[in-house]
Amino acid sequence: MARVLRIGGAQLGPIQKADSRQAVVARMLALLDQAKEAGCDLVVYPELALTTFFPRWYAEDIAEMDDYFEREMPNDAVKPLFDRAKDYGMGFCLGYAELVEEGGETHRFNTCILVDRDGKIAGKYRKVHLPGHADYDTSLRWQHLEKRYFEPGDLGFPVWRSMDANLGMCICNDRRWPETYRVMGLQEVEVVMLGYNTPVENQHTPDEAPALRMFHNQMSMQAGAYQNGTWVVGVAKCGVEDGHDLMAGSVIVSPDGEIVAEAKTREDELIVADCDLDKCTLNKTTIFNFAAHRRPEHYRMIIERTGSEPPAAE
Ligand code: CDT
Repeated sequence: MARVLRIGGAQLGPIQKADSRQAVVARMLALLDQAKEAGCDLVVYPELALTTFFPRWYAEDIAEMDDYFEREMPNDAVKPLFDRAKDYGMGFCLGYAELVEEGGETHRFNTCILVDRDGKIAGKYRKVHLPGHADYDTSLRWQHLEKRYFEPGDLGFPVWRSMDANLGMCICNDRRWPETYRVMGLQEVEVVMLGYNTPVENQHTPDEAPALRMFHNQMSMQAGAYQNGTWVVGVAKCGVEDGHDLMAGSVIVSPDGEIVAEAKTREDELIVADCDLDKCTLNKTTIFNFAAHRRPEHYRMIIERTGSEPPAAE
């Protein structure tokens, strides 16, 4: 019998600084209702889905940004989402800024969780590849201070057996790194869920066309899907957020690397695809049969070296 998960990608339009979590959750519930109507088993929401993308602003004292963080999950604002998804028997993946106090220390992560059909948190992932910078950069027209407000994730790239599938998560910039998918591929991941907040403009090369930016976005996910024989669900927060334009283009990518569903708008929008998990088998057992074809003895440099170095001079 085919193993099919009907997955919804719940793209969100912009969330302004002034928007309350309750207002955002109301929008997320509306998308959840659409997903129920469409018969979805699982819904994926974007990165930092509950607030504006606050790392675009600088605060001398990082604690000034703590209002953007969640200290418990679910909290009062998010509980309606947990409750309704459980009523519907649907799982979901949610990105948010996480603040934890441990051993008298405060830690902040860019996090997403997998909530199963019973409303239980089945998995947690903390963003590993944090883009941007830690200090105010006067050369930039806007800041990207993820390295200031978040620590790199400390949980690796786990894959969970949940909802009768092998499910993995990553967040935004992680999608551009082949290592992200390969570590999950080695755990036989069948669906990689991710959300993103990506500026339409690359301020380091303003000549880069938005179409090229979108190509890089989708190519990364398509390559990750194909090379690891997995579905990839990539969901944007998009549109003009507090004056900053974020790309849309949410997609569901098959294990062949083909886009099977794609958002048409730059607003709240649900995309849906039937993800046949058995479609992962062909790549996993033939061209990307890791056990048969990988040569890890030649890959040592990948874990021993971080930055690139040229070959020694003759
Ligand atoms: N949120 C996030 O990771 N965005 C990055 C763009 C960073 S530009 C400094 C991305 O890879 O889409």
